Amino acid sequence: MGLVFSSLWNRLFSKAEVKIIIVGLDNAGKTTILYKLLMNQVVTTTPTIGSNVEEVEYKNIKFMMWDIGGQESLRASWKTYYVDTKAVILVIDSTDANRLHIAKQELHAMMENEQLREASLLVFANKQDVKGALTAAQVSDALALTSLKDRQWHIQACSALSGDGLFQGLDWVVLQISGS
Ligand code: G3D
Repeated sequence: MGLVFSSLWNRLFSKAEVKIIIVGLDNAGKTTILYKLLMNQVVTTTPTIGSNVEEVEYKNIKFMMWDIGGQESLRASWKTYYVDTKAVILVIDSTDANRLHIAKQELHAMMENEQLREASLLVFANKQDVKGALTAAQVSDALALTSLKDRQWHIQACSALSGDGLFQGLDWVVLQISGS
């Protein structure tokens, strides 16, 4: 577990509820990451609270997770979940170079939403254990992260399977939230 994450966890999250959104294309590794991060703790899940949105509560952190890159018609409903979001975690399958442009398009559209103006952005370049996976720098380029203006963002290479990189990424999120 990351040092910062472990030491700040209780202090930070014992206060007001914190909302974190986890998005990515289907199969990116969102579910695997979320459950790895929660270390198999008992969590409350709400299977269907809207259009394919999964809600997981752990202590007073509310994670809301959904697939992007799907039906256009679902987009409108996601916006109702944006309010008070402290951080967005975008999970990328670094072996899925062919669909990176879709993730890029969805990300930039999302970041333009006024409700997410203050939200920090963590990108997980997942599946680094797979041979031939794009590096975090390549994923960053493909997503044009440097073109995001007025946004605290960070990209973290990780493997949800081994757990490598996950807590480093979350450490960054915790630092952003605690500093805001
Ligand atoms: P999603 O919630 O974004 O749709 P999942 O994605 O968490 O369900 O993961 C999709 C598949 O990718 C799963 O495989 C999962 O085990 C795999 N996966 C997730 N993260 C990694 C990773 O870091 N490395 C590798 N090699 N695989 C990963 P299955 O076969 O269960 O569908």
